[in-house]
Amino acid sequence: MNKIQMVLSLPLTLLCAHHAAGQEQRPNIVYIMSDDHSAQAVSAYGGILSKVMSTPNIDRIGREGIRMDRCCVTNSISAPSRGCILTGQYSQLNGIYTLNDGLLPEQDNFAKELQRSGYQTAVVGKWHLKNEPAGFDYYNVMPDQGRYFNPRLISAEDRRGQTCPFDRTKATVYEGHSTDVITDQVLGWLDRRDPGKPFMVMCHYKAPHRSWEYAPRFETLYDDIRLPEPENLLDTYEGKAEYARIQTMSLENMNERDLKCKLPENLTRDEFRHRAYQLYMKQYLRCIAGIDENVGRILDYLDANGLAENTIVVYTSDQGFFLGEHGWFDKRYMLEESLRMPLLVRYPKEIKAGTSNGSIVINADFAPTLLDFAGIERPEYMQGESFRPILRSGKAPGNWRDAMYYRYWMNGDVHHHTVANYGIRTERYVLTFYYGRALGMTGTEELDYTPDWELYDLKKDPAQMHNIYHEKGNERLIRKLKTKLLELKRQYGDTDEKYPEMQALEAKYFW
Ligand SMILES: [Ca+2]
Repeated sequence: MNKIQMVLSLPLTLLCAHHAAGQEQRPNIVYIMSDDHSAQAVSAYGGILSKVMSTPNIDRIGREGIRMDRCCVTNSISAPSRGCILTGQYSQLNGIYTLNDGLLPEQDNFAKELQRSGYQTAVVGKWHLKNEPAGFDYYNVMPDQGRYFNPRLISAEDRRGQTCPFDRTKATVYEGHSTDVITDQVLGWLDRRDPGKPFMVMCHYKAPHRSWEYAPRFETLYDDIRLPEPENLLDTYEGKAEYARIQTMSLENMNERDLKCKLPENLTRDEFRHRAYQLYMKQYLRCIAGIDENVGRILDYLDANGLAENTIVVYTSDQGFFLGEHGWFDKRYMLEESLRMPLLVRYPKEIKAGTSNGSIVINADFAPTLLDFAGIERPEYMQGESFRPILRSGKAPGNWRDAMYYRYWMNGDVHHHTVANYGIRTERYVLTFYYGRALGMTGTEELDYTPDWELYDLKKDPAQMHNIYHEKGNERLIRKLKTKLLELKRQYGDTDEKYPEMQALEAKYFW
């Protein structure tokens, strides 16, 4: 009997067992994502706050794996980033432009791809994409923004028979702080899973989103400390485009709910900023302490169950966040603190411990990258690229992107009065067109706003205090960046063909 005949004569059950064993070798994926956790508050990134705070468990992922230093979000706001991560597509393709949009169950996403190829999949915590999660064997998610304490989570079982996507009256209330509850649910699912199949679980924390409510055990953390302030806390927006003067996401716009105390009175703008910064950041960092502790619980679980070696662990946030830089909180703009996502990845089988890399990767790359690790080819519909080769070697392939395209579509939102903008970021420069028009969007208002540009040299001016767009001598650089910007815009299918108004604006303000 030759080899082929031997294989052909093996009983079917044996062949299936072999197939299952082969599947076990495919990596598991634990994807942990917080809401608004900026890289400046991850001590592995070494920002000013790392002098007084640390995130030892989150840092451990990077220490035993890789820290990515230029991971950029394509649209710095919750639902659009979450949609982009799941579909591997920009907003103009997946239709999730603003907080008013959601992911339709019939849309393709990477969890569906994993499921089809034999993975068990789960998502727990914040979802924020309006409709029922599809592509997941198990979900237990917040019906909307969710609550910090005694959160409601809704599962397929809770929802049975309900056609309304997320009827919160059908949700189950879990006692405790949301960060602890979400981790409990993730670990519970891991205990119940079928150990014969590889798994992918998305653990989505609500923290540290505004209103920054932490678990009582962190009440006195940082009480006796004066937190270091960013150098541009008192930015007066000289030279910046008009958006910087009309926004209402500055520390002086914070309310009593934000600061958890009566608003300090009779203070100048700058005095208020100093005061509000300390109050705001201490709450924020207490939320981070809770996340870090829970990331530790997940890593311990993987160790205790012999899963650490064959599991990819990702830690990230749905976007960056301003921690007092330019005097701001929140995100939305294409400035560094909002644009950059923390990204740490551990996978001992392929990623060398303690590496870091500054290649430009984007959230649209997450799906193709994770699929690549699972042995699944990038589906046609995805726009991102797999950066598995970068994670493996710590180096970008020669043809890797040297610039990323960004677009934030919301305009004139009532809370922050931020304006729509798009632009390009290269390793050294960021060029942004703050056009400020609500295009076909609902729930936003038109602002009386004059479009303008900003250009920053991140090498000379990492704090982004000197807009060099209008300075003489930069004309050639600007022309080159604009050409590339339009090229990327086209490449990603962002044609604005439905918005003739936009074409007229570009004609007027572009060249
Ligand atoms: Ca967010």
